[in-house]
Amino acid sequence: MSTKKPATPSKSELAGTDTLDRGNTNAKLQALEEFRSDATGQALRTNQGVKISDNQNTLKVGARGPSLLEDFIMREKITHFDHERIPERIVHARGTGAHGYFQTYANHSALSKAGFLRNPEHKTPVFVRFSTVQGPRGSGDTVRDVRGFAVKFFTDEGNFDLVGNNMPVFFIQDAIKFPDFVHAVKPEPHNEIPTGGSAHDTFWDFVSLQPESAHMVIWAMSDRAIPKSLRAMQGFGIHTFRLINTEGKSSFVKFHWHPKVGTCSLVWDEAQKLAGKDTDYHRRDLWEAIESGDYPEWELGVQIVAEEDEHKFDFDLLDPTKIIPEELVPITPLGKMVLNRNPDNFFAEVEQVAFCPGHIVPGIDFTNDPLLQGRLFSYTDTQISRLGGPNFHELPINRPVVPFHNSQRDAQHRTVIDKGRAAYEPNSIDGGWPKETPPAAQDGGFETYYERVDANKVRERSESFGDHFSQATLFYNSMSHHEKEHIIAAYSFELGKVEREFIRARQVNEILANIDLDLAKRVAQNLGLPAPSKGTVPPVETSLKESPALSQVNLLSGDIKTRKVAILAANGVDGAAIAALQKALEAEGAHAKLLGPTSAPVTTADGKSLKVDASMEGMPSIAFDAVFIPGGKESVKALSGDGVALHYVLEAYKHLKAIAVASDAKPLLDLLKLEADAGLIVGADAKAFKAFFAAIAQHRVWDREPKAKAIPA
Ligand code: HDE
Repeated sequence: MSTKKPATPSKSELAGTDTLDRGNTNAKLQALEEFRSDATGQALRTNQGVKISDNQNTLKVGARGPSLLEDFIMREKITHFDHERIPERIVHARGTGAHGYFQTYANHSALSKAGFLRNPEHKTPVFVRFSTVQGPRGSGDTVRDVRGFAVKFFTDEGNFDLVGNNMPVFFIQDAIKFPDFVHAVKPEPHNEIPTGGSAHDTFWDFVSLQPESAHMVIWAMSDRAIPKSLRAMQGFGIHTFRLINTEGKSSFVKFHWHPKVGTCSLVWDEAQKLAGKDTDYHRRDLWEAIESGDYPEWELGVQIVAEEDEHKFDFDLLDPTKIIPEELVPITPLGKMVLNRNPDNFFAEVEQVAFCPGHIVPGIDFTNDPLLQGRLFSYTDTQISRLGGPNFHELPINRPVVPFHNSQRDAQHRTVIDKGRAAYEPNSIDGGWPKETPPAAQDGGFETYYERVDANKVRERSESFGDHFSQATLFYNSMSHHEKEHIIAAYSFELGKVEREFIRARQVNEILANIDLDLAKRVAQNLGLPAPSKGTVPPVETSLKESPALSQVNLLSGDIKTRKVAILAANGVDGAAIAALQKALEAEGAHAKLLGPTSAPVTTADGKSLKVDASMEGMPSIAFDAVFIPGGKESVKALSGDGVALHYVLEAYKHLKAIAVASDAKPLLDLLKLEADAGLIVGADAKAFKAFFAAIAQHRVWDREPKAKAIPA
């Protein structure tokens, strides 16, 4: 049988197959819009299009008689309802998403021929889904966990999915270990506890036996695992990818997302309280930011390593448990991503979106990272059971914005009605269509990078993947004092929940002692274990001792844009001070909410009625970045006798937040025995506001932390 390929189509033949106006984002968005359903002004009908006259009553034999099987309206409605749920994602089940666009800063064709990285005028639509990993769909947002950061770029050349996390490394080096890791971190099989966290025996059993997880686990024990908001998280592609330029030249890259509002975290007590008081805290924050026009923005950048420099590092670029420190390879900015539209329907968009690291476009390619290679298979496979068949790419949220034709046919939930008789290729019946597109410098068909691989088939881990601790040490050494303290506290908390003492001891002696002896000793002390005096493996000498780019202290935005301030008021409050702060905050792009003892309006000292946004109980201090207490004798007196208000201020103080108190409200501070510090400012004039805003921009008053610990939670 001949294997000769049919003649490749000419450019003009191919142009005729592309019915969308290339480069016109609106046309593409419109293509997606066709699937949105708006019932305004429409009649209620069955799924077969029959108008319904009564949606209140089942068909019965008499008003008090039995129901009739013939009631196709009731049966259709309930049958559909009975099947409303689909399996949740095995991991990353809890998440939320938003639409937006990506815009390249310049033409990067010297780096990649990908079309979406070439035209700075063009906005490529994106859909992003953020998630936690461990918990089920209904679990809390603020648990200690890794966050998924998955972006689907609807490019002119097909979909590109960058399916990353908010931490730049992973727990394992080889895909074959993933089911083991996930089974270990998921709630324990006998009682399904704990929901949303890793503080339990099976997780620590696995990671203490699996030293390659040491680097990722220290990230998970750091503040990165309790992000302040989804808007304040970095994102990473983790694996090394390839970018292929117009001349076919490949460079290795690591993808980075940097949030414009800076990278910062909750404090642990706050995270735990939020998980109970507002399970949807992160989801709500993202939603509200977009609704209010504070569009979250990230810069996409890459660390670029020339092909010939692949082996110049003291770690392997293919090892997903390693970063390339930014001090060795700085980040080259490529473009920005802005999220500016909330979904219309959570299920149809956030739940049905199906990411896959294997969705790439010409100009991007994989490397042989064994974790990435396994992922390329897993994601499509999981969608088949999660979304009920292989046609999930036809769901509106997953459809590329360019037309797509091939010889794939049928299967469950097929929505396309394929015309033509020839579902095979080559064919002469349908004129040979659809046809291949030859690779080209630009706008060509996909071509895999021409990489030579010449080796025996083996089940082996490369020796170059063997150093499991030096980058965990680098991470720990790069932390500020308070970040180190938080890491020690997190290990102590989590291991303190582990019932089996031999697991606690193994983690301390065989993992932590190899990262940093002081860290191991402090955790051992907190667990009542003997402190190790040395590690179990000889330390590996590396060129870099610290990487300042890893500390969140160096990742703040420097401004207070989109930060939220709670203003506490009762009857008799100084209305002018409230107005002054609100004005000053708006000028900085920050926001205030007025909170009263109840949801009823408060009356100012000069007799005006002020509508409050919520009661203090309704919007606790944990939902804010800072607190302001205006003056007004009566108001201060009322707040001083109100336990909720006093707790509000104490809690904000304990969570190291900026607090400003008008001079005549100072007695309230005295009552709580709180002393002014760099973030606790007395005064309500322009100078005081300046100091207040500077403290908010610092995110927390870290120097206060030792003192705040003595205050009851
Ligand atoms: Fe995933 N991962 N993963 N993962 N992952 C899934 O795909 C898997 C890994 C990540 O918002 C699943 O659609 C394997 C690394 C995100 O929909 C599943 C391995 C990174 C999301 C799956 C990994 C991720 C997933 C579950 C090891 C960071 C959520 C549902 C080889 C770079 C995407 C689904 C969303 C989801 C498999 C490791 C990130 C089961 C086998 C490393 C952000 O296919």
